Amino acid sequence: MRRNAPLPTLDEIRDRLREQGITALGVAPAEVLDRARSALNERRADGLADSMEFTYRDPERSTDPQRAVDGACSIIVAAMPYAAGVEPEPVRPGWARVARYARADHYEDLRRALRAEARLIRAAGHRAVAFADDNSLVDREAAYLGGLGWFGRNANLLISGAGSFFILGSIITTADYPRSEPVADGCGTCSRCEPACPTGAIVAPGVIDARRCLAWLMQKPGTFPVEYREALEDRLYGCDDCQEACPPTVRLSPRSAVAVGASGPSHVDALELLASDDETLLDRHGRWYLADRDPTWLRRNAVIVLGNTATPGDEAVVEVLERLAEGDEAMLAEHARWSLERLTERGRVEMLGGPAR
Ligand code: B12
Ligand code: SF4
Ligand code: SF4
Repeated sequence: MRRNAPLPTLDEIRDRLREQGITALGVAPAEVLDRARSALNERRADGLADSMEFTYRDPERSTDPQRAVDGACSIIVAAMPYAAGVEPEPVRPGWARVARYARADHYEDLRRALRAEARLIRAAGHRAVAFADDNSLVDREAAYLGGLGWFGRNANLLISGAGSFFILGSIITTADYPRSEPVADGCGTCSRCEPACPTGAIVAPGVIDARRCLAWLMQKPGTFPVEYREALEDRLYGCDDCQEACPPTVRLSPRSAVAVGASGPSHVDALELLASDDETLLDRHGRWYLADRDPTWLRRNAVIVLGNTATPGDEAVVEVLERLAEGDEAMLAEHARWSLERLTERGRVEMLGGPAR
């Protein structure tokens, strides 16, 4: 008869994961995430979820750990930092910004480390499956219940003593691990993130209206809402404003920098992106969420970035936008016309001595 390996203790798991850059660990009971279930259903009903699917597609599933792992007892929750400090970033005309979490494949690093631990738990005769940013589980609520941190007013989970520049993952398992206690609110009287959101998407403490959240609008297929195109500024993928305004996140994130692996570039040349074919773009950015694996949405965002940030009168930019404006892709053509108008308007303001923005 084959004997099982011993079940790894939480301390053993913690030590190994720390070597992989995972700096916070806790345990939540594998029970239904009631609060998240109500929030998903209510926000979907109120329209705050817009057309997002993800965990919203099937809240009964994404809030029930038993649906992910039959007989689950514990959720081991884990957080991995991704931001090496919060230095101000150089802004170059026509370059498009990538949010910090998306500059390297941090999710893959996190999943790989958690999967290795899940294998060891399975070797001890239990069921165990690793998840990170998966539609099967609402990660923040699990992390909160597992004592990793508190929900900020900007809806992000702030890790105690380290801020919110962290991604989250978990191992759902039938093994019984000692539970952690949830952490008390740490925002106190602060509310800095709310006015810092460029589109007013934080509609109540901890509640994001996806219809206004740039992070979602950049991922959402179709036309980018005209009323938020200027607010997009130079963003190509992801938005960090509500975290960069957060005092504990800014103050404490350099401390986590020791554990951070190599990060990728913070900006992408929008003109070069528009000159690239689908294969090249998927090769470079395919790990991002691109609806239907279609890089058109990145091109759309890059076109808006050119209107917002390129130097008015830059001939190379105008040429590319004019070509797109007359092209067969109706959606891109409309965005290119908007950007040409925006460049003209910015040029006029600049001539009158005002700021080009
Ligand atoms: C859908 C999604 C999005 C959507 C919607 C975000 C949202 N707030 O729901 C969009 C595309 C906009 C998005 C953006 C971002 N996302 Co996102 N996203 C997800 C995903 C796939 C599901 C989230 C979900 O189910 N939300 C459901 C709603 C109901 O949850 P909630 O907004 O957190 O609501 C809770 C609070 O309101 C709280 N609550 C209830 N009452 C009260 C009262 C008070 C006072 C407070 C403060 C809170 C509170 O309870 C609710 C339920 O848990 C998860 C991955 C996953 N599988 O979980 C990643 C995830 C949440 N995203 C993540 C990241 C990194 C981001 C961005 C920072 C990326 C970026 N730089 O652009 C932004 C941050 C935007 C923001 N301020 O929230 C991380 C968050 C890490 C962290 N430390 O919190 C996650 C966990 C991915 C991961 N595994 O690391 N995301
Ligand atoms: S991610 Fe950006 S747009 Fe979304 S809530 Fe935060 S600051 Fe606002
Ligand atoms: S900015 Fe202030 S209110 Fe917002 S999440 Fe950070 S600490 Fe909380």
